[in-house]
Amino acid sequence: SVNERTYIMIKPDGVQRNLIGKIIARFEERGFKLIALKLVQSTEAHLENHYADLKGKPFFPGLIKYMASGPVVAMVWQGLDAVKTGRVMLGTTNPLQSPIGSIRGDFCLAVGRNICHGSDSVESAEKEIKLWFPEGVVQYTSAMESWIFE
Ligand code: DAT
Ligand code: MG
Repeated sequence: SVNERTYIMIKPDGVQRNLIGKIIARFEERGFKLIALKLVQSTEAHLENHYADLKGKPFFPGLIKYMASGPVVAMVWQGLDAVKTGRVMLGTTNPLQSPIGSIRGDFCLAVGRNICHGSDSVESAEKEIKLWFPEGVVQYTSAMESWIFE
């Protein structure tokens, strides 16, 4: 839908590599609306909740350590088919298979350092938005709206 929301997070490697501005620019330029944003040092417990579906995978402990190793940028972006489109903009989980032009395909190489997270379904987006923004998101009118949507 036109007001769909997705949770996008720049991981610690994306922050350390100074890619925050470039990643945000891609969502802005595509026409998505930013409705929540913060820089946070997360805890392992919080990240285990975020990645609960992956508990038991061999890479899970390393994933949690990496994600807690520095601050992340937590964001909510809203717009037409935001979840699916966000995933296309991210590329595949393994950056080596990600198309050139996608965030992972342009900026990284290793699956364990793939710089950015995006929700994989509307249901997980809702869960992740509640988890990272219990205080809620921001409502405002974007001056661009009538130039981006009919
Ligand atoms: P995605 O981030 O594309 O949604 P996922 O939800 O399956 O992928 O996994 C979450 C993260 O876990 C992923 O971004 C990187 C890490 N990961 C996934 N599969 C991995 C693997 N085989 N080896 C190492 N890390 C992996
Ligand atoms: Mg995932």
